[in-house]
Amino acid sequence: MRSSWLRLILLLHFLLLDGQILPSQSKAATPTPPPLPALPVPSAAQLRWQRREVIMFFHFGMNTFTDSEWGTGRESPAIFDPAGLDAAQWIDDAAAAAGASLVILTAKHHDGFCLWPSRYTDHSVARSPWRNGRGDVVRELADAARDRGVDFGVYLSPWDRHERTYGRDVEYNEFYMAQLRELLTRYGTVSEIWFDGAKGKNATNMTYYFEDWFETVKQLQGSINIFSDAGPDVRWVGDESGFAGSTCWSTINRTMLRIGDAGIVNYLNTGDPRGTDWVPPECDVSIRPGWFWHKNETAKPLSQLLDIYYKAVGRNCVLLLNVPPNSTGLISKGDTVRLREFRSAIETIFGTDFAKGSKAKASSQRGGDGGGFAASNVLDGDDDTFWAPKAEEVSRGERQGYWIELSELNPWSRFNVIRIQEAIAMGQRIRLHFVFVDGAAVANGTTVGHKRLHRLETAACGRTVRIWIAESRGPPLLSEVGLHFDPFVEQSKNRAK
Ligand code: FUL
Repeated sequence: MRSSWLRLILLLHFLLLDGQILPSQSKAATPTPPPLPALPVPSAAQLRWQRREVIMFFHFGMNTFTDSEWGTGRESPAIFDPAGLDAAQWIDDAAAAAGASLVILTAKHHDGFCLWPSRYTDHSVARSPWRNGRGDVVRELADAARDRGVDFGVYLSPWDRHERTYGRDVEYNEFYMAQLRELLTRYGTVSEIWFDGAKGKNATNMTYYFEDWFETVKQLQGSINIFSDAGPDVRWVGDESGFAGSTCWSTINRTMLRIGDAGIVNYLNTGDPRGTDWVPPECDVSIRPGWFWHKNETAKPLSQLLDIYYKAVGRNCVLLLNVPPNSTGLISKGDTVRLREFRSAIETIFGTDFAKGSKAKASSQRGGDGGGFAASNVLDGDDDTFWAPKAEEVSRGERQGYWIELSELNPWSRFNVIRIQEAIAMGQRIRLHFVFVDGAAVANGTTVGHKRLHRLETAACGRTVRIWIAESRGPPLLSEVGLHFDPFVEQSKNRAK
């Protein structure tokens, strides 16, 4: 009896000392580290921006009162009088109604009229009858947005048709930077700034000191994203219809970009898989034909807005939707109704995910079942978790590459939208992919990025959906996969009949 006790104690002692019991328990709990990122990767501010998906532009100013798109700079401030201006209505009935988490205001458009009382010019709201010259549209909107949890951004046109120093390089750059400082120091956090490369063909020659501007902006607003044709944080998508390229890389080579250069629009549209800079594109488009409000224009139909959504958000971009306040200082009823329809359509489509409850398996899983990179991560609704295959995976043959498959789907659930998302915090990787339902190909595409939406002409159903990633920059990392039904596809088909 005594000797068996002794034996047991000795055995335990031996196992503990030899590192067999306690260390092996903790070994099982040690997670597999994530793979290395595929550079370049987004900054924290760029990642936050990307996840906004829909943001809103407000084009408002002198043009609102003159029925024009580009003012001359000779307009009298006396005509600026939006008697019923209510910035809270812009946020509630337009931005929040459309699900936009950031709004950008044209603080100064090409005509040079300032929507805030700038100390450096008298061409501003201070000279207008509105609020007896004591108003500040920038402040009213920034405050209304902040009160409602919406972020704020500004557009300050470099081309200024009013300012007399325009054309004198040093003087105008000093003037412009003084205005920048006002906008970036008086109104709290500014999340995005828009530098527009546009100017008229006959505009006075002028060199903008972009590098000085950019550095000053970053000094004054540490977490801001700077938009221009060439970034540095967000780039123009190369068109004003809201469409990204069907191949759309967030990566690009900034050395190839020049602000205001029409020759680079195709490059901007698609980006560059070999790009050394992370500068994702933003799709700017107006809900109406013009950027500014005109009495005789109306909002685009819902079907067109949805098409834009698929070609912007569904192609790895952020949609910057412009909604112009009218001369009363309110967003017109027709626009607010359309924005609510738009949001509710998005909720109808994406509110139900037929992939939920399915089983996920993949060509391989980094670290095996307990490694933290399981195929099932694509079904957890969390953009930060992802499926990662084993790095060395190369399965030869026809289906070479990586795949992930959802099975045990309800065969009666019809879907016509396939949503695929990459874990872009780790870099954008996928170059070519295919989607199969029960073995039949239904969709294919090149890039994925933050979100790729395949909208099918004909609804599909089946027990399995497989995504085959045929080419990628390193192992692909998928954060989410969803299957949805879009009733508007069929409605627009029926109308076309
Ligand atoms: C363009 C401008 O010329 C338009 O008026 C508008 O502001 C649009 C967003 O950018 O370049």
